[in-house]
Amino acid sequence: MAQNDLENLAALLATAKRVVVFTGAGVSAESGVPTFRQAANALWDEVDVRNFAYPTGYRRNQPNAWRWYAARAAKTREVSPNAGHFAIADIERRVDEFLLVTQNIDNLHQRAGSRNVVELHGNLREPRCFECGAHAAWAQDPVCEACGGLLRPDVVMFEEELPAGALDLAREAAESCDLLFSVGTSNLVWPATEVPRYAQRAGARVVIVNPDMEGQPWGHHVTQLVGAAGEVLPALVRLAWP
Ligand code: BV8
Repeated sequence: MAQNDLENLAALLATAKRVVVFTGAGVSAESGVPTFRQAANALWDEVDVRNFAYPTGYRRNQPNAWRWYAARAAKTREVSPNAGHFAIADIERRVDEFLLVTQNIDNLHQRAGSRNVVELHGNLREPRCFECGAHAAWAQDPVCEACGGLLRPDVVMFEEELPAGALDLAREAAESCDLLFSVGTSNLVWPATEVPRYAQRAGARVVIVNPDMEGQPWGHHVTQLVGAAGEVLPALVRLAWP
């Protein structure tokens, strides 16, 4: 992007009243958290998504599915937020109204200081029991101490509904914002992929941050900012608030 375009975008950010940031796994890539698709270490290339990230497959593939999620949870505790996470938390502190809508389950946004966060796909903080819903710890075996049921990650698996009200909150914010950033997502998973479209249809400026623009929204009111979140977002924030 030409420098003056970046400066114009920074001026838009500096004067925006209502900002939404929508993120996917790409915002955590520079923290060392594997993304799901395309990358060399993509998660869905390492396991068959049907065996682990669908309820039926998860139940059938014990204890491997539990251990796969337990290992991912441990990994998210070992890594740290990157400059992209911190830049998003910085934007939240500076604008009047802000909502972060994330598909990520790694808790890195919250560890970077983001407060107003909607987790569309749950999180890996504490597993819960499939049967009684009790929250538990990432123990050796996935057996609920309260009822003996099967433990599972507190994430939204495929063919499961999103947390009640999460998408409504995201939609209301996207449809009333001035500016929406879509950062590090392949836009392949529904209904999360609707969030930038809500903003675009409502006439907000939509800024895509991604090193790879294949499959990304484009057209009227859409700006494609090619690059890594950990580089592009801090540069934009520095320009907006020198
Ligand atoms: C539902 C679990 C109702 C948690 C996940 C047919 C067509 C269309 C839709 C469907 C269909 N059949 C069924 C559906 C609906 C289905 C769906 O969308 N399926 C897909 C596969 C087609 N959706 C659902 O099932 C949802 N529920 O609809 O309920 C229902 C009820 C009954 C029956 C049917 C429907 C539930 C969806 C939630 C699924 N859970 N994961 C976990 O394990 O994490 S999805 C998984 O993908 C993750 O949650 C992740 O968040 C999500 C999206 O992936 P991304 O975050 O975008 O990551 P990805 O790797 O793909 O891309 C990374 C991007 O970052 C890339 O663009 C890359 O270029 C970029 N990048 C890389 N480095 C950087 C970077 N960007 C910036 N900076 C960098 N440094």
